[in-house]
Amino acid sequence: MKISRIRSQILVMPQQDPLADTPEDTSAARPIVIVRLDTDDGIEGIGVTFYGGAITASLKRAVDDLGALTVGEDPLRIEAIVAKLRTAAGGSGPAGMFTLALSAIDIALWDIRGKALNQPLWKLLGGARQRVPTYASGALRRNLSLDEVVAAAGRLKDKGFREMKTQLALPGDTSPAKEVERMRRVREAIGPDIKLMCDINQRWRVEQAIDIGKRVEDAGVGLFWLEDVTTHDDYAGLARVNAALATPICGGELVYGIVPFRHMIEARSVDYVMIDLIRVGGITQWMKVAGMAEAFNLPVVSHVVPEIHAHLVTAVPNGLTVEYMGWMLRLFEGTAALENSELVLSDRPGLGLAFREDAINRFKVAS
Ligand code: SMN
Ligand code: MG
Repeated sequence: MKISRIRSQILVMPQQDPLADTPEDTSAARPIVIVRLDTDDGIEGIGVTFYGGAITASLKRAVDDLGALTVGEDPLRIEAIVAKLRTAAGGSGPAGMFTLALSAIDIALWDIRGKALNQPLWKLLGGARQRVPTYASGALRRNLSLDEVVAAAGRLKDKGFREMKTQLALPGDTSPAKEVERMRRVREAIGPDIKLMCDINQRWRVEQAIDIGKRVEDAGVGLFWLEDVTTHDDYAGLARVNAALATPICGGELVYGIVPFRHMIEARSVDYVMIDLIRVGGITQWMKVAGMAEAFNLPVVSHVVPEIHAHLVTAVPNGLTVEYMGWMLRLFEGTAALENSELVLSDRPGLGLAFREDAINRFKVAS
């Protein structure tokens, strides 16, 4: 089997995460690049990438240029293709645009492999289980008022979510007392049994993270994890926070490639390793980081794209939970079923997904 053609397309998806019917900024959008790799025996693999922001046209071009180099290659020899692309791209990796583009191609190659072998990806990659816990994310944002966030948390619980993520490091006039009070009120609204995560998105300094983190612990909130508490690659600073708090520290969504994960894990910066499929370099590299984390007895969690990450987190023995974010769901048919705060994978081969042509027509942009 040989790769015969690559096609890509930019879509601009509305930035709506409608899980809890919270007010949305309807003007906000996330540009993405979708890719299709065809083979000479009629199998099509699909992939996606993003984080290109205002330079998404360049990201599409990088996907097209790398994709052209895969034409004529055997799609089952993924490591050989990755090596070829890495060499051809000169020194433009290991992070940034090269890795983002590589991810889309790597995902499509794994989709082809699953279809060629007639196996769903979660099983092909290890098949630790067929269902995985998932948490509602994107709804309980820091820009909501206290009343709005409390009400939205209750709605997520009513919808059946047993895990959900909110945010601290509040905008405007905030204080440790206000931050703690918000967590206390959210916890009160959802009761003691829901797993509650909290994302700081790198907005605290180390001493702030320790101070507020301790106060949240003392208030009895019982966070399941505290995420990106400070600058993502301040591994020593993260390790100080991690040592000072009993609350598990989660991080990794901003880490590109596999090597920096080694430094993060060796520094004992995090308890839970968050791996972003698009920044790590695709499925091939995601699995390597999951294995590295396993060797350190650390669970792994995913970042955005639940449509694909569901396969990866279920495949590995140390997969903890999948971040459930709604914004790309309307692009795909065949996504995992959401049942009882778990994602249940199908037995369809490969990713088990197909692009919805109506979504492509609605969100595509001229390029
Ligand atoms: C996040 C970051 C970037 C895009 C979407 C969401 C956030 C998360 O940090 O962890 O969900
Ligand atoms: Mg995050």
